[in-house]
Amino acid sequence: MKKISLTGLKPTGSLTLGNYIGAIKQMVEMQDNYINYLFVADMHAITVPINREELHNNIKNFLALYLACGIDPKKNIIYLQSDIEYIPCISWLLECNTYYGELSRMIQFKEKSKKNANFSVGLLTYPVLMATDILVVDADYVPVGIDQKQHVELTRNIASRFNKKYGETFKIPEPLITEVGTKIMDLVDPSKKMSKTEENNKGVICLLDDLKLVRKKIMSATTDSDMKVVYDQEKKPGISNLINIYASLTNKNISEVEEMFKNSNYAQFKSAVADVVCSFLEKIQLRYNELINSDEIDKILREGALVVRKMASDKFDTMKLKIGLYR
Ligand code: LTN
Repeated sequence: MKKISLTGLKPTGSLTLGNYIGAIKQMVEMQDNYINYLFVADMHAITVPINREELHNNIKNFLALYLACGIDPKKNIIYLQSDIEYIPCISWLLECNTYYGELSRMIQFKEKSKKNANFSVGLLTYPVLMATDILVVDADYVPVGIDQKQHVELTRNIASRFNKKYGETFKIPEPLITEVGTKIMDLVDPSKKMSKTEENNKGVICLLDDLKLVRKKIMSATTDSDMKVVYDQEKKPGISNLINIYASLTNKNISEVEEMFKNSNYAQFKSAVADVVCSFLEKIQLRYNELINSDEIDKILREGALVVRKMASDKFDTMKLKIGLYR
């Protein structure tokens, strides 16, 4: 019996080459191993102010890009969170079984609420909405970055508490820490991660960037004065990052790449990296354009919503019955 895995995408910023190499590539490779649920967490995107156009466009953009990168709609149940009207209902029932203290201790909440004194209550209760996402589909595994691990642990606590209080209702999920993909760094400042919400985007390659611009960004990536294409994370973070990019997109290992470029200067190496990145992006963008101009995404989301709405509605009914919310 295949286990159930759930992935949530928050539709903010623009998807980058770092997102592909660090996460999407693995998802594509793993899609036969699980029953996969994949959803756009649009209701999570509004905990902090977000522009309406950005939010709306990103919902479709993100999905089209995931599909263009190789996510197969036959192997994933794909849906939009806000299409499932029972999710906020369930979330309320769970909120009433979650302590204020638990939520105020969440690291992400503490960090984000520090940045703006006027934060919304949604920023505080958001981990309960995330718990709902997970518990509704009976996920066994939740692949997340290390920053989301605490939220999955909270989900486990909320679920066990509910089970204890009202009887067996939820499956207890496990976080699957996905630091297996190579972490791609910013091209200008290779000490920080390539971020999809970075303002100065000279160091960031977005999957939908114009290819000429991509080449320019790679050719002007920060390197060092040593002149050798050798991997050294500490002393040569810029070159090591470019080696990682090249290795990931060509499925080679680090030493093979070093060997290939042992007689090349930085300009030649960068040019080869740009070739590989541009030919990869060209393929993705071609498929993206087909998808975005068709009604395929709408169809996929409609079908996904039918499946998950039924699961959520059943879960909501079960919970109401156990809690005593019925005539
Ligand atoms: N919180 C996640 C997005 C997210 C999610 C989820 C991930 C919302 N609900 C459920 C996994 C399972 C984020 O900020 N990336």
